[in-house]
Amino acid sequence: MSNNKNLSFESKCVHAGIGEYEFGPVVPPIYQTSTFKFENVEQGGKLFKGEASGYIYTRIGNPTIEAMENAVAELEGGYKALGCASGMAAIHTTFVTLLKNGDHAIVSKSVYGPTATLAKDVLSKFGIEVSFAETSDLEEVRSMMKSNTKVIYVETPGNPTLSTTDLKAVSEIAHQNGAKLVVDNTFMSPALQRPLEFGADVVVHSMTKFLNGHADVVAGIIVTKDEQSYKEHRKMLNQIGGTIDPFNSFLVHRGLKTLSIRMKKHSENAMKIAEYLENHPKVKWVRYPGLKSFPFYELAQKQQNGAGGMISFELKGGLSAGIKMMNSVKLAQLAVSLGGVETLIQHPATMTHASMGKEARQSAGITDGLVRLSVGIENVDELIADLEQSMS
Ligand code: LCS
Repeated sequence: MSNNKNLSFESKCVHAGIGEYEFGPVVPPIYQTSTFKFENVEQGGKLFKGEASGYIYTRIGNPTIEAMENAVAELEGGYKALGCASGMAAIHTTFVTLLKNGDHAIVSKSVYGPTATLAKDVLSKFGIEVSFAETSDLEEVRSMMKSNTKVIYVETPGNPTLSTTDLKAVSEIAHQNGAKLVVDNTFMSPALQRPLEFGADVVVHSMTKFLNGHADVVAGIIVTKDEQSYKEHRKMLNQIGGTIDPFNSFLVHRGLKTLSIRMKKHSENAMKIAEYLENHPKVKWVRYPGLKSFPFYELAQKQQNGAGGMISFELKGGLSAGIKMMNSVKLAQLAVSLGGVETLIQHPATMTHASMGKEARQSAGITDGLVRLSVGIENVDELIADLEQSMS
């Protein structure tokens, strides 16, 4: 794919996926075309049979998309990747590639709300049984394994509780039972965690978040670890049709160049804010993987290269104090989504995780008073000053 193998991660971010193009541009051109001309009927037929290399139709493949896919695959240490129209399209495609009628899947309890509802309400329509597990508890995962368990689906750190799953251990549980481990790596990005290195079989992302990093694209990706998995996912994605488009691919590829430097700044700012919150008299609790008080601190040190930009916390005044605070921020923006350069604050119980229902939220530890902060790359003193005024 490329000769960047021995480069550092930060150099890879800048150079990954970039090929040779007519006129020698240093970034991949945007091939904004739905279809590609064949030389003749014979060559077109060969392309369809896979006997010639080239492009056919943008849902099946496009050079701008492929450049971005190669970049993400390289950063995750995967074989190849498949760009999708959204993170949900990536997750859906992976579920239906790996599961069929009669199979069973185990899914982390603390996942993005629509991931939980996709697993619970949509997969069940097609005869796929789903159990939700606190996947940070390996005994619980083990006890839920059945002879027909084909997938363990883990979000770590989980949205929004930051509950952290031991990737190596859970991949062993999956593989001992002939199941595949799928990891949603959205909260970390490959700069901070590379699940394939710990035994995951498939990595998915909402590229809407840290990978693109600029809050101007909705996109997802599936990273596969070998040719067979790539072919199976590719076939399913072509049939389901949730593919990304060239322009969004171009934007994501552009965002990737600063991934390493952004993740460092997100982590640095978030650490200072987490410490500030932890010492604040109005704060009941804070969860951040970089704090010693974080329940999975040791594990995070082991499998992550940094603590990331996501913090969850609750005020002593509970939900009503949280609402007042969220309505009072000025520099931070009250909005869902995460992972962009701008700091965002939101309320999972009524927003991102509303669709899950109260019972599933309670079971996952998503309290009504939980406030989620996606820390951006602004000046951290100004962010802290904003939080201070919003709490007073
Ligand atoms: N996975 C995770 C961990 C997510 O946080 C999200 C979206 C998705 C998948 C789905 O990706 P999408 O289809 O939106 O690209 N999370 C959001 C959130 O927490 N706030 O708004 C969206």
